[in-house]
Amino acid sequence: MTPVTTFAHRSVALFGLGGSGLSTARALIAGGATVAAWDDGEAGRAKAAAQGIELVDLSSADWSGFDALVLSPGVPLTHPTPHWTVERARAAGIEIIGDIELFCRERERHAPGAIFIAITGTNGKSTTTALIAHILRRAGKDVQLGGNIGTPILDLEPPSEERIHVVECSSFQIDLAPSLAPTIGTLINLTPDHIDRHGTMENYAAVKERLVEGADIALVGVDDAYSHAIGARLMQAHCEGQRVIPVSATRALDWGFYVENGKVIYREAGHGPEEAETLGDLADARALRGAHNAQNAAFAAAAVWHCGLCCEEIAGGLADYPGLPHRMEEVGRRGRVLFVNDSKATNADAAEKALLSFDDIFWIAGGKAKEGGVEPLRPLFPRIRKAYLIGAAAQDFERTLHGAVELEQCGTLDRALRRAAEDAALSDAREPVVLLSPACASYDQFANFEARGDAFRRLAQDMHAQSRDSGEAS
Ligand code: UMA
Repeated sequence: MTPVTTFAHRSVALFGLGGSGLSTARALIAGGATVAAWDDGEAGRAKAAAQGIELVDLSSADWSGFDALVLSPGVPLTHPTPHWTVERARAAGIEIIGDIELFCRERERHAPGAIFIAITGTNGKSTTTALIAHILRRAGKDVQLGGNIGTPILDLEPPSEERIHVVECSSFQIDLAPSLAPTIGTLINLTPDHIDRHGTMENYAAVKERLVEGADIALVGVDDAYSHAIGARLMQAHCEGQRVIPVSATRALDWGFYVENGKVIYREAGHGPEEAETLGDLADARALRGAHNAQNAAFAAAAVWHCGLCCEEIAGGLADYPGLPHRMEEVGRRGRVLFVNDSKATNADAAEKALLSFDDIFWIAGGKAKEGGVEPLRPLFPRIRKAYLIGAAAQDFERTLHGAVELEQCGTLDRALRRAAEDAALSDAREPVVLLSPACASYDQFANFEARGDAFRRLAQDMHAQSRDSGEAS
C-alpha cells in the first residue's frame, strides 16, 4: 500500500466504494487523514463498514470542513451531468481529485525521481501495460503494476528511487489527476469511446492529451488522426525538458519507434536507416499476434528502451510475454489444433482483432448480443471455416451468417467446443484454430466474461488431457 501522507491531519470526503474507493480510503487513513466515505449503493457502503471505514451520508453532511472530494473514476465528473457530490464540492470550493492524483503527490513528495510509466489510449492499454511490466521484470527490475488494469494504484508499494511504477490510466482517471506528470507517458491511439462521459470526441482527446503533455518523455502514436495531431502539437510546443517521440505500427518512420516486416525498430533522430536498431521480432512473440499487438509491442519497446534496457532484454521479453487472460489467450493444443480464449471480445470491434489474427478459424460466437451484431465482421467471414453459435444471440447471428459461413447451432459452450474441436481435427488446415471470440456479452449464460473464458480454458485443457491419456499426438 502507498499511504497518502499529503492529507495527514486533514479531512477528506471520499465518494465511490468500489475497488479503487476502498483502496483510497485505506491509504488516506494509513497516511493520517480523516475520511468521510459514502456510496450511492448499499453494497459499497457495507464493504466499507466491514473494513472499519467511517461512513458519512455526504448528501446531508456539512461540506465546509472538507479539504477535498476524492472521487472514484466511474462517478460522472462532467457528463452526462456532474454527480451530486461534484456539485456539492464545487459549491464548497474544494478540489475534486482521484487516486492517481494522490499517488502523484506522494511520488512528488517522497521520491520525485522514481520512474513512473503511465499508459493510455483507446485500445491496447492493458496489453501494453502488462507487456512493459513483463519486460522490465524479466530484466530484474522492481516493478509495480496497476491502475485501470485492475489493482488500484494506492494498493501498490510506494514509489522509491529503485522501483518502477507501470500504471494504466483511463480517461476518467486522468480527468481526476491534474498534476499527472509521468517520467514516460504513452498515448497509444485514439478513436471515439466514452463519449457519454466526455460529451464530445474533442473533450475525450483533450483529457487523454494531458497524460503525455505532462510527461518527461512522451511516446505518442502517429497512426490515427487524433494522436498524430497531439504529437505534432507537443513537438511544436517544445516544452523544456520534454522529449516527444513518435511511434507507429503501420509505417517506417524517419525517426522514432516503428514496426516494419514484423520487427520492432528504433531509429534515433538524425540517424540513417542503416543505424536503426532492431529491438525485437514479432514472429517470435506468440502472444502478440495481429496488427493491434504490433502497436502495443512498439510502445512497450519504446517505454522500456527509455528505462535503459538493451535490445536482447527487449527482444526476449516480447518473445516470452505470456499474454493476458481472455485476450487471444492460447489455452492449449490438441495435435495441430490450437485453442484460443478471447472471451474478453464482448463486441464485434473486439472480435475483429482476433479474426484478423488467424486463418482457418473454427469460431465460437454468441451470448448476449450488442447492437449491430456480427454484421461489421462480414469482410472477415472468408477466414471462418465454420461458426458454432451459442446463447441468446444465436438465431440473430445465424441470419447474418446465412449463405456466407457454414454454421451449427450449439446452444452451450461445451457443445460448441466439442463440435469445433472435432471439425478442426478433421480439417486440412496447417494450424486450425478453435477460437472463442463471442462478439457478445456473457450475461445470458455466465456471470461475466471471465467466467466464460475460464470455462472455455477448463474444457479445452480437459480435452487436451483426455487426448494425452488416450495416446493421441499432441
Ligand atoms: N458509484 C456511485 N454512484 C455513481 C457511480 C458509481 O455510488 O454514480 C459507486 C458504485 O456504487 C460502486 C463504485 O462507485 O460502489 C464503483 O466505482 P468505480 O466505477 O469507479 O469502480 P472501481 O471498482 O473503483 O474500479 C475503478 C475502475 N472502474 C471504472 O473506471 C469504471 C476500474 O476500471 C479499475 O480497474 C479500478 O478502479 C482500479 O483502478 C475498470 C473499467 O471498466 C476495469 N474501466 C473503464 C474502461 O477500461 O473502459 C474506464
